[in-house]
Amino acid sequence: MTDHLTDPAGSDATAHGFTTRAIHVGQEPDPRTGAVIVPIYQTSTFAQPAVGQHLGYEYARTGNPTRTALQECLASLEGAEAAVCFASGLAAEDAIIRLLAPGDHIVCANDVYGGTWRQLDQVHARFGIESTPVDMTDLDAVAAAFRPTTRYLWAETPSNPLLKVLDLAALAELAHERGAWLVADNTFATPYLQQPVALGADIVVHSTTKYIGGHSDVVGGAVCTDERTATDLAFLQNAVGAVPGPFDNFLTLRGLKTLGVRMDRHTTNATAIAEMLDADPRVAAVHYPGLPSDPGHELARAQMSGAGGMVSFRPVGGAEAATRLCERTELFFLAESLGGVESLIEVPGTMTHASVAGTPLEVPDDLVRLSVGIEDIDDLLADLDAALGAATG
Ligand code: P1T
Repeated sequence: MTDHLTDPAGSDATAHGFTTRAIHVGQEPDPRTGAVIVPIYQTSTFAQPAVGQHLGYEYARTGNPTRTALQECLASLEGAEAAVCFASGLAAEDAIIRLLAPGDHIVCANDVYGGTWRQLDQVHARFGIESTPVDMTDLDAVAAAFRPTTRYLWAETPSNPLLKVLDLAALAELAHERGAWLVADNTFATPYLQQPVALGADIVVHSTTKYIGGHSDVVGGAVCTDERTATDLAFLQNAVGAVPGPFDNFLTLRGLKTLGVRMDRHTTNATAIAEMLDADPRVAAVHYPGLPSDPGHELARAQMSGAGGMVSFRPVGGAEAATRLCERTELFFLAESLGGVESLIEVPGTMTHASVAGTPLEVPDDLVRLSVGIEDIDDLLADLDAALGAATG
């Protein structure tokens, strides 16, 4: 039988490769039945042998064994001491920010996910936590945005939707010199392609809805960090309540097992598509860190093991051509979200990032974002080629 690989920081866990850990850490066969898959513990409460004693679980808001398995596995994959899973990526972000107090300040990248900015600007600002968006590819600008009250640098790399690459090691150093923490949103890269903790990040956040779940069938979030911060987050979660359900945890854990093989395929498909778009006169600009001409390419090579499955581009013909294009593809579904096995296409300016219109985070209105799936590449290339013809012709 496989060794029990539950200790994320222990020698057993780190001795195994990424996909072995994705399949085994926290997921030993059920001791009672031998079930090889962690059961869905669909229960709200747990019988206790005596008053004041329990078998590790009391009430399912506080903890659930299916959630524990997912958390142990995620912590191992991120190289973090612990993980706490949430009902969504934004619930995870909310908990991280609730660790702060009124008067504290956050410096965030000026092209974070629109929902992240909406939460910072329209929710936490009302409770006295201010945020300043800056171009985080410019380290001088980041340093200049610091205040004595700055607690977090909030980086997302590659960023959504412009695929900018941020220097996590440099940002961690900058934050630590000033007594702040680096929070890294690793949703686009996933721990398979990039491990922010090893680069100095204090907190890693995920929308597990995306590549980690991988099949567009579940919404979830996770925070990977040190034991002490995880304990603080678990306290907050228990006090506030944004827990994921056991079936959602099961689906996410099932997806996580194949993360490595999926990311390899997402990356080869996205590379082929980015190269095709880059060579196409009907396309004005392509954003993909895997392209040697991309401004983030060298940094991506240094801190990522692959450029991932997200591509954005601007077709010739402006916003109208972008809209027409998204309505013409057949295999690429017109939809928000990303990271599933099926390809998706959207216009961030009017869809996922509509909430940033008129703010410093506004994205170009002719930008098209692709979440490149794992279908056969020739079919995807043909679909895009036909749609480009119809939209720009
Ligand atoms: O949707 P949710 O699980 O709450 O996660 C929010 C979130 C956080 N961070 C990043 C980088 C994200 O992309 C998201 C969600 N993004 C989309 C829904 C989208 O289509 O871009």
